[in-house]
Amino acid sequence: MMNREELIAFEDKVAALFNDAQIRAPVHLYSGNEAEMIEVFKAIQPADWLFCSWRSHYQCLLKGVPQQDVLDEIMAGRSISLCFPSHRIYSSAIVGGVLPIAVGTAMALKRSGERAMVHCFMGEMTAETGIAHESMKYARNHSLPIRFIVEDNGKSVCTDTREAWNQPVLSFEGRRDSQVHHYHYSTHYPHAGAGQRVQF
Ligand SMILES: Cc1ncc(C[n+]2csc(CCOP(=O)(O)OP(=O)(O)O)c2C)c(N)n1
Repeated sequence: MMNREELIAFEDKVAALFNDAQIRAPVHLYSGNEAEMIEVFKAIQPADWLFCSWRSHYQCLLKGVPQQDVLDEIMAGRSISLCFPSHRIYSSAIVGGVLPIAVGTAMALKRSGERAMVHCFMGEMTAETGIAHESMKYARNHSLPIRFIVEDNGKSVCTDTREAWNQPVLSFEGRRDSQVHHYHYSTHYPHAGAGQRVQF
């Protein structure tokens, strides 16, 4: 599994390529959550399914997609919705878009008896939406083999999530919950891009 330094170096490389106008499509970078991600991945097996958002470089790398394959997709403009079916990774840039698909996959796993799990990643604003609450309720009540991971950087693009909902403690924050894992991180990258305005 890639370590913290290798993950950071990968995102820094993508940032440099983006700022150099070599990637002609949006990129959403991670930083500051490497230790949390490595911890989360200790429970993830090769047969498990991952569902991600627009921000998914670390998940692809930690699931074992070769670095060059991830970079090739990013260079081809597909960072925003990275999919590697042979690695059981599916992403969508639609807020909440993957959640019902993740729940359906978990239901299929349960029905087939296959011993695999679904791990569904989302930001904290996504976790406050109706579709997230419904997906979690359905998964919980039907005991589906799925875990939701809420990655809280405090922001929805530029909006403060807690201010938006007038809710100092978010819905899944600070709970002991086997089905929903919530963690905080603070990133030094903006929501999208790598800090420089890029013009083609
Ligand atoms: C249906 C839909 N509405 C709006 C957007 C625009 N949008 C992209 S990311 C985002 C914020 C999501 O914030 P959060 O869930 O906290 O994730 P983060 O990017 O911070 O990881 C929004 C509103 C979108 N992609 N899809």
